[in-house]
Amino acid sequence: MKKLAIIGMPMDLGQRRRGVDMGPSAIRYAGVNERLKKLFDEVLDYGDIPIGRPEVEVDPESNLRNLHLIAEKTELLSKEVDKAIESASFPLVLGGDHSIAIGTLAGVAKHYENLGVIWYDAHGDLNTAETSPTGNIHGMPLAVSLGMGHPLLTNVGGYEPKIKAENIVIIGARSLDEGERELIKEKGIKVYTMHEIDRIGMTKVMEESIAYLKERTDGVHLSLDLDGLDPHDAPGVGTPVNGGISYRESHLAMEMLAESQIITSAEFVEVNPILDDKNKTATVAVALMGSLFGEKLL
Ligand code: EXY
Ligand code: MN
Ligand code: MN
Ligand code: MN
Repeated sequence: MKKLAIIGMPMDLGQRRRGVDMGPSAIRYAGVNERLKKLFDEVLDYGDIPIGRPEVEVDPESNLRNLHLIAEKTELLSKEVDKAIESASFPLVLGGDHSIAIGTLAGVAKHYENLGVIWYDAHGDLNTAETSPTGNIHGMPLAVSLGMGHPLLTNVGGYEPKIKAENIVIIGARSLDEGERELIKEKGIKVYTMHEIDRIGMTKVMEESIAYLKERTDGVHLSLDLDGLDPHDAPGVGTPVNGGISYRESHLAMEMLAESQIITSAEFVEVNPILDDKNKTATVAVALMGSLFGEKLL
């Protein structure tokens, strides 16, 4: 019995642009429930984690924006994700900015010995308060999940770390800060930048990534940031970077992941309908989910 749990996380606290809190609605308007009902025996929409409209806060010591609020809200998300897994459902989280991954991974990782992560993103999201150029926590969730960063964040879910560096594959990177580059080298994190994707092709990138994760993990979380795609294909994102992964390369990646059956949880983040063009980016997200969950072209 294949069960899907859809969880909305309408949070924009990890960055400064308005609109990404409406990402879950935009994805629902793009027909995520109807489309995935055809691919699962049961689709349960858990609704949205209550975020409200809290005042922006900047933590005086760390200079982190909305530190306490993000810790509180991602804690709520981690509990819902945990509940979904406990009820033998596949958790699909709709963002919201990428800081939500702090909560998703906290809810997922405790169920695995060696959780793998595919971080599909133009960015590394590997900053800490010390290395971040902006203080925006949506640029930190992967570092936080490795146990690096403010304790209020690394300890969401009541345990840390969530993941190990050798179980991560970043795909699509093309905007890495100095501190992130150093961390990647120091930890030996596997990264396929746009250079590798252009050079060896998405087929080989996915073949290598799937083989790499199969041999060392007992579950794999897909954290798909829509800004990993080229802004022409996914314009409605808060931090677009030119020269991204194409729409078709992304479908191929999802189709190969479906075939591999290694993905055990997923989140689609950074959809910002205000910056979008007629809900195109949410529609792309839903189409990619279709491929991820087994839709066939023929
Ligand atoms: N690296 C920059 C920062 O840390 O502020 C930009 C991060 C963008 C994060 C988006 C979610 O991927
Ligand atoms: Mn549990
Ligand atoms: Mn990201
Ligand atoms: Mn990104």
